[in-house]
Amino acid sequence: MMTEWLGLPALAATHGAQIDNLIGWIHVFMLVLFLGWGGFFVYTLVRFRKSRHPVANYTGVTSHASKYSEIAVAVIEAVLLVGFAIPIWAARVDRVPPESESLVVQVTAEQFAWNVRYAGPDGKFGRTDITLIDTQSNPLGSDRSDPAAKDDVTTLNQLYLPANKPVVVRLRSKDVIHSFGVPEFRVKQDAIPGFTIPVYFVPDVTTAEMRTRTGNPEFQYEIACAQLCGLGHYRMRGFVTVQTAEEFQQWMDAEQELLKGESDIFR
Ligand SMILES: [Cu+2]
Repeated sequence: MMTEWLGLPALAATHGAQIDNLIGWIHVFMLVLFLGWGGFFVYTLVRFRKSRHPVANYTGVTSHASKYSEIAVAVIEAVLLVGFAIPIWAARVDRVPPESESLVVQVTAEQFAWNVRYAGPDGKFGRTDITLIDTQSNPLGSDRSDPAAKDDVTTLNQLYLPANKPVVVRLRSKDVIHSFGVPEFRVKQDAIPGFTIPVYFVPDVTTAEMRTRTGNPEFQYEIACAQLCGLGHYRMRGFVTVQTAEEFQQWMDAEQELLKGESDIFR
């Protein structure tokens, strides 16, 4: 890919190439500007040196070259912004796929962890109640007496995703502003208390495949909190495991079995 020279993290989401291309073009443009301005600066040092111009020239430059080059810079910047950046951003926030065709996961950030909740086979998130919140055993206040909540799967700092299926993360926060960032997915979104913000992407490389690709048998996708959110910010990391659709289903089935076991104990 053309952006390899930038040393970006490995890419593992379908929309990422667009973002990488834009980052690549911005770097190319900045390099041109740097060489242009730098060259001009060196030129002026030599051209207007004191030994050749002992007396200042009060007329100055009469050519319009600088004006035209500045207009060209503004035009290129406008093209990058209007032609690339805004359309990519608009697609990210506007064209969220329908929930029926995607995996919807609720990710709730808190100091200093990521609470992950799946709706389970019924596709419905169960009721939650603030009075049921227990920071250790029930951080989201899930009401297991609600039939829709019985199959809800919750995990801490572990996000399991199937590859090649749109994922909609419903991002929320329990306390302060956090930020959900997974560099390989080219995704970064602030989690803001009081809002539920959809984050959409299609992961297309499984963790196993990425381990072969990177030659690192311990490779893990990490959710990094990208907002300084408090003293424990540095340890607010979650892990994403991208699996094939079958593996994901097996994981979900195993979680369902666990849930059944738990409800037997409590009965
Ligand atoms: Cu945080």
